[in-house]
Amino acid sequence: MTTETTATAAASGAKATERFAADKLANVADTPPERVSMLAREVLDGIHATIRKHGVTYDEYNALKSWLINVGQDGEWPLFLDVWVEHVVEEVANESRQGSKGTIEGPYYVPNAPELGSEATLPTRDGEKGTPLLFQGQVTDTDGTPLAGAKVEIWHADDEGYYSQFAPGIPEWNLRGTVTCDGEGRFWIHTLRPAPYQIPTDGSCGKLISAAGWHAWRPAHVHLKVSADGYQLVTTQLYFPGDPHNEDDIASAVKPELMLDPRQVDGGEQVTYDFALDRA
Ligand code: MBD
Ligand code: FE
Repeated sequence: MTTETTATAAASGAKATERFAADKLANVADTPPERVSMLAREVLDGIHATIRKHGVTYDEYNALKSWLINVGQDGEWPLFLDVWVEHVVEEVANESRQGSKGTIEGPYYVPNAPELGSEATLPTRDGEKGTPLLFQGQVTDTDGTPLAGAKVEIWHADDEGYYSQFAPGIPEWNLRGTVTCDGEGRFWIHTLRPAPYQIPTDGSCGKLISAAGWHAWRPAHVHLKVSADGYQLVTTQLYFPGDPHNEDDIASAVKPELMLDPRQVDGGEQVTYDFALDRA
């Protein structure tokens, strides 16, 4: 496969960085300096405490400096933050939500995927590898009232763990789509079961992982954003039982509520998962 030889950390990192480089500071322009100072102070205090506690040396300090520079040069800040930080931001953001559980977005979402109707088949390449999967469900509010016309955006990796628009040689919208639910909030999505995903090992995040003796794996997962007018959008991921990395996801993004329960059917697998949205 050409994607295997050319999907470098730097290439996927550059794409992810491009998507986030837009100025997000505008959204926090009103933050008072007291809050900025408190947050920055406490993060720095944490670093200082670690240096004192463990007697961090100049060689280690200089290694950190050079590593941080390389994270940026590899375009891996989105990857680093989404793997090791986002799960706590998500936890805090959604702790009072009554409806379906969310989890992290990760670095590979692209807005405005093609609209595919309520009975959707995600775009694939000829001969796309993977077990056929019919993913179906219903979107309701937290009282169970169906939400007609709710939107389900879905994106996932291919059988080799690559995402379209972040690995070279994959058609733009491969394994991505926007699904509009029918009058009863129902949807049917024909796709292929994704493979477990290893975050790029040839970049700076990979260097940290190997230096620390960690592993680079995320369990196989499907990403979703579910939304409806007047309701809170849910960003989530769903997982497959039995995946060896459900218990030790490097991105700490697995929750028991997000486990699918697929059934074997003729020619593949079928699974139902319903979403309940909180009022906005
Ligand atoms: C992924 O596919 C992902 O979902 C996350 C959170 C981080 C890296 C790759
Ligand atoms: Fe992912």
